[in-house]
Amino acid sequence: MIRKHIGIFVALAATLSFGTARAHEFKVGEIEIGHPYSRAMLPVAKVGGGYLKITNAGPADRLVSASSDRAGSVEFHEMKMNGAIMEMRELQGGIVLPAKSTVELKPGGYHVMFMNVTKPFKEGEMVKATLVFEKAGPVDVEFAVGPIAGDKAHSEHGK
Ligand SMILES: [Cu+2]
Repeated sequence: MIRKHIGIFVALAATLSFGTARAHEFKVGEIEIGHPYSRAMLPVAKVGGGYLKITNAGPADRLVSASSDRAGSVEFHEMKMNGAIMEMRELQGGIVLPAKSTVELKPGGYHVMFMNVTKPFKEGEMVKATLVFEKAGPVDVEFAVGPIAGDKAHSEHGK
């Protein structure tokens, strides 16, 4: 009975560590950036979203700016429902990171917006970018480019 339980525990631990090895993260000061990712863009697209998880173990900070060789500029946006219409607006002051908090940039909420992209992102590539925090300073990260937008869209593109 005891041996059986140990077996299950080992299998679970192996699954968890495999999951961790596949994710990628970056650190600057007390800020941890978890799994930055983007999505493949259509050949004519000029903008692309970027998503990541920011864990701030230190005092309050702010993500003030970002840049990338692949984009003319990089903005921070917020998606919000205005009645029945989904609206996107630029967050002029950057993204506020309260002390000891986690802020997630994800589809439908806060996100990084790569503007004036000249070479559309392709699935499987890593897009280099620099994030600048008001207090923690700059950090180089890489956005892993995933499928175009969900599995349905993906299959529509013949893959
Ligand atoms: Cu946007």
